[in-house]
Amino acid sequence: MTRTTRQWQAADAAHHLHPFTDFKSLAERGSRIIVRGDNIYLWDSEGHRILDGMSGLWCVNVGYGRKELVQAATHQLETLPFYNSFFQTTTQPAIELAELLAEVTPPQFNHVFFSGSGSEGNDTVVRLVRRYWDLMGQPERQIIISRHNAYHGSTMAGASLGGMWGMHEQGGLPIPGIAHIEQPFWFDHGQGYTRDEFGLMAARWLEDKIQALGPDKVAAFIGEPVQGAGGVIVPPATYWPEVQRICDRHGILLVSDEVICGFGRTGNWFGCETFGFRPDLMTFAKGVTSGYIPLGGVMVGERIARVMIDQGGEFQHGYTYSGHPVGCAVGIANIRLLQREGIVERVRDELGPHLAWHFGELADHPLVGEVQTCGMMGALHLVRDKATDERFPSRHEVGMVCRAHCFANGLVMRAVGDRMIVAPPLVMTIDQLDEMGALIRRCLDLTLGDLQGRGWL
Ligand code: PXG
Repeated sequence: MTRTTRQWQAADAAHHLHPFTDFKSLAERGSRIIVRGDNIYLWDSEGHRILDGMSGLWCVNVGYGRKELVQAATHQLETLPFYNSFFQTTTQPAIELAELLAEVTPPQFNHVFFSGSGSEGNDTVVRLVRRYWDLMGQPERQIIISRHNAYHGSTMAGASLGGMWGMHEQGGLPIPGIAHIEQPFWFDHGQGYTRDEFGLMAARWLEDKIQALGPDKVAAFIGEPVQGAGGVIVPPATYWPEVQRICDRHGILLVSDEVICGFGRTGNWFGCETFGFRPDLMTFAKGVTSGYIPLGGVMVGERIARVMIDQGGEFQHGYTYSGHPVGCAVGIANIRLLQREGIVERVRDELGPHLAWHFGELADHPLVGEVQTCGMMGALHLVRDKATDERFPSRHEVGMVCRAHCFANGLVMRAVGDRMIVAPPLVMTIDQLDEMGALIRRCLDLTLGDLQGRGWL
């Protein structure tokens, strides 16, 4: 390395606008520069080793430094770095990945439309859903219902589908024809009910919304099986089956955004399998290549594919990088790796239950009000008073205090408000999970002492 950390930070501040960042305050503080990754660990430019409890950004599921993925990319770059899938051409990796995706996804999926990211995938969802209803002779079915605190990306359509009000405020969103209902977040909205009762209640908010809008105006419902960016909100077991029944009753399309949940994160190949529902469309990205290279797409179920193929004519939509051969080559290698090493089954049978055990132990910590896990993702909700679940005032930014202790102690853990979340690589050993559990407890203890010192408890 030819530059010091300070020099890298100065160049970064001078020229680089980071996503979801207050540019001025970051420039004052300086970015952390990550220089290397191996297995589940990262190293920064100061030489600190950090356990990556977030798999990069919910994506490096097979860990860093997997030679198979590097070789697949290198081979494809040397053979054919790019060709498009427009104008009646395509490439071998795009065909082979499409075939493989049809194999690993639920049986209703035999076709894929590729994009470059999850956000683009959800733009494609909006186009597909509306095109489908046009072709069905019901063009008045325009509205897509989503949920508060959902995350579906950052493009105009993705951010509109998402339920992050801060994003809507910047740029006049949502676009027309998007509606939102409350999220199935028991800890905030369901206390006083059992989780199962609350799951049914939350699903029936969808029924209420459909009735309010008019069932013949509603095109689709979209949701993440488990809300990721919203704070690892795991819905009650009763929620998704009831959502499925409601969509079926009104003929409404069901869309599962699997950008985070897909490819093993929840202990099955896809989150819809873990929660027992049968989507018509499924958005994916991130874990399809374990984040080694950008790739996304939408699985298109038979119900929609048949209409689009048999009666659709030209679908006027697509991206330069739809089916990018290098992305697809890495996707193939990544899925083969997941299959060969039985990674999804290991999450279901071994790693997920062990993470759940660790989080169960952490539930007795004085700062922890609620604990939730699903497969290899988990959340700890920090509260001021454990007995009453009283929250901290938001101005204290307790999550950020905890996150700073995590970083200082060599652990990446994300804070969503006062909810601390992890989504570690799916290839951890039990020892590494124990190491992470011990680190989390230490950081919670340090946070507790810190908050006492500030007089916030
Ligand atoms: N859908 C879901 C469910 C996501 O989690 C996207 C769509 C958009 O994917 P792209 O590839 O366009 O980013 C995502 C992305 C966070 C965080 O803070 C989460 C995401 C992205 C950035 C930050 O947890 N998820």
